[in-house]
Amino acid sequence: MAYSMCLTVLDSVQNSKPSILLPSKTPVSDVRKENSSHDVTIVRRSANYHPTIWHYDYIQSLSSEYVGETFTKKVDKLKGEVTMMFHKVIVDPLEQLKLIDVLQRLGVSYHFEDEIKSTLENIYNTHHSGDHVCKKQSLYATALEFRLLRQHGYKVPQETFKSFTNENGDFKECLSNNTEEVLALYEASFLLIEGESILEEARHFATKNLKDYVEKSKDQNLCAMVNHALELPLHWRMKRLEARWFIDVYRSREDLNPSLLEFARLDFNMVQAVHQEDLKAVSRWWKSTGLGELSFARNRVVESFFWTVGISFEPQFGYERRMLTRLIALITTIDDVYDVYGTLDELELFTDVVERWDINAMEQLPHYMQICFLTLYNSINEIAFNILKEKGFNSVRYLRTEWAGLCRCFLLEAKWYYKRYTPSLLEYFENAWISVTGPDILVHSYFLVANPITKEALDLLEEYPDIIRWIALIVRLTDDLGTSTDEIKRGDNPKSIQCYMNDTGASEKDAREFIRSLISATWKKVNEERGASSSFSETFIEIGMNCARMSQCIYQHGDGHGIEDRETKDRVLALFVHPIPIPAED
Ligand code: LA6
Ligand code: MN
Ligand code: MN
Ligand code: MN
Ligand code: MN
Repeated sequence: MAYSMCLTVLDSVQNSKPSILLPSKTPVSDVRKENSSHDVTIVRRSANYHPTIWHYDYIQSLSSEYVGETFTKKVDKLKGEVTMMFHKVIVDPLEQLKLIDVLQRLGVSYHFEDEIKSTLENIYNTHHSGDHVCKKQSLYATALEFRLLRQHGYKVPQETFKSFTNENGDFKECLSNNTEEVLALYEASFLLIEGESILEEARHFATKNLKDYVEKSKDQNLCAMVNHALELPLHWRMKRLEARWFIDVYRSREDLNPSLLEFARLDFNMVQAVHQEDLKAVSRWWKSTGLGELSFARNRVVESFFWTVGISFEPQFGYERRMLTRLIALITTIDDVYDVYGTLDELELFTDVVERWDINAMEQLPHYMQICFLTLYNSINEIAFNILKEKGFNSVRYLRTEWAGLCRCFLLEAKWYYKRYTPSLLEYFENAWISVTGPDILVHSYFLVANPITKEALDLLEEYPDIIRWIALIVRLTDDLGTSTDEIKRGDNPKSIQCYMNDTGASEKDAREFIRSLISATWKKVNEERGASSSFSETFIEIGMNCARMSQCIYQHGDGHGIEDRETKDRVLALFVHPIPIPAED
């Protein structure tokens, strides 16, 4: 039952037709012009979000010693040494794969994209193309190769694992004796697509065995690895935090390579210095808007930046990060306008002004909405101006349309709230994959990173390609798991958990279980799209997947975006404030 319900939800998200074409202009009724005069009588809700814990002066005071020529020279030298490692291990595919895996986990693989590409290409060609009969490899090697190849878009069949199963299709019990192998199988199994029963079985088998293992084992290092994996698989994890975690783990590994460790630590700290400058710049912009002073809205520029780093951390994307952070901070504020503070009249008016994208229409808005709209208008136009200047393409139509569509979805949820209406789960999802702002973020990201901007990609964007829908759905599902309890308390429209309970009479516990199964089902769809040929660049697709990963991360322990002073605080400190200590001799 739950399984067929999953498929029905996925179908409805895939087929829902958002009205993303701009409607014809409708005149705004004059009655609303005098809105601010009766402001006093309006009873507004409060979200009770706490004020930000990150003071402006504190953010501006962040600095790092990991800048300048001494460090760039040092890191270049180490980078040379790592490049040499690729040549050293060329005779042994397993060693090559291990090297790639460690580089990715340490967060430094972005330096070696060419080497990684050609290494994987070679491995794919020797092991998987044509009529080649695969030579027998260990489960570890098979799983690692499978995971890395699929991750990089290669089509590797699930039958690769067939030799590890018995005649009933179960994984052979003897395999469970080697936990490192089972762990490798576990991580590989998350790259499955719909209908791949061998991988489904692999995930089942590995999960069960890993859970048994941590109950009885005394090997602390391996238990830490296994617990970490059980908490969230590697494929779903936010990369920068994973790197920060793995750099510490790597230190105690037997096969540790000291140059690699030093390189990873140094690179992490140097990238952190870049992130600090991005954060300081965007925090200055945020202060200049005054939006942080709106009493009812979340003042979350730091968390918005954290989101952005999850989406794209590489040092060369500073401009993109700054603009995306603005976008997310604005989304956060405007979402609170719709969910908490605005009256229905005001919200209709605001939606209308966004649809018109006209500063002349703005006069009809109450003051707080004027500030919101003008900041939005200026920021989006600034982004569009830059794209026009750099890439020769006028994206204004696309960006404003995106915002109009988003605000319409926000408005529908506000109407549901005021009508005390609980939509069916399907009706909810048709709107909610957009209202979670995944499509908005991704469309802006496309224009920020695509070069050149192509007609094929634009045509796809207009209808929202499946990959965007699936990623947005994961963001929505994880958001609902993390935030809806508080949202219902403060007065907000019902979210997926409540709609499911209302539809089926299920308990909250079962509803949450269902949402988690939907997340797994949706990842299969994402994996499928990742493996399909696409008009989008790998960079863009990776950004999309990172968006889903970031959502898993931020809502892992509850509302990590709205509530700053729990896990998010430590994560922000680890990524943007504290460098990794580098001992003189390790
Ligand atoms: C979600 O808040 C929010 F504001 C975000 C910025 C996360 C959205 C996703 C991104 C950046 P809330 P609602 C891709 O939980 O009202 O209030 O939709 O969102 O549940
Ligand atoms: Mn909200
Ligand atoms: Mn909302
Ligand atoms: Mn498709
Ligand atoms: Mn929410």
